[in-house]
Amino acid sequence: MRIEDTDALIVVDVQNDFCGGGALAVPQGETVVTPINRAIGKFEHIVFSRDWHPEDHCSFSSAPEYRDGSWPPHCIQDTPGAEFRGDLRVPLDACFIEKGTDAHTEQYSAFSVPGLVEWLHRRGVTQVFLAGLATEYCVYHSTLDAVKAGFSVVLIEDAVHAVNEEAGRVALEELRRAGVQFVRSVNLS
Ligand code: VGL
Ligand code: ZN
Repeated sequence: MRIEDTDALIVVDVQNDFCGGGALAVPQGETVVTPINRAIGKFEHIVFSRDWHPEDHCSFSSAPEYRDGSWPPHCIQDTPGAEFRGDLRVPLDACFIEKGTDAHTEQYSAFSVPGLVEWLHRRGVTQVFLAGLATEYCVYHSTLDAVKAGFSVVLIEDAVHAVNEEAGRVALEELRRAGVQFVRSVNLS
């Protein structure tokens, strides 16, 4: 698949807390970095989202198990856990989005932050490629919102990882039914 200048890459939440050793580690989450770095060099337009919570965010719970909508404290603003994974290649001229910044609001989707659609339109983007963490939460919601916003949407299948493998499979199947295409990072040129 050939990348054109009407294509954009959206990298979702590749942050320390979602990788090995992090507060809300996605099993093998850090394995998305190599395929994402491979893709990054090919795109003219790149967006990075970050989960960026205040200390008292509504999704935080002290319960040890992960349940939908209830998580151990993670990605707290200006802490090491909220930083991008160190080996991720982050171009300085990319677009950066912080989400989940309001204590009372959950924002799984990068498109829930005002202005992203307009930023992409201004640059003539018609197709977006998605990658990052986690498949069945922030990647799923960002990808579905990209479809709803009218973009042609492609998910880089080796550049995403799920918290729960089965839930990840279900999410990808739903996205496929919504019209999302799938590609492997090695097949981008
Ligand atoms: C995410 C759970 C809580 C994600 C963010 O980035 O997928 N998941 N906050
Ligand atoms: Zn979060």
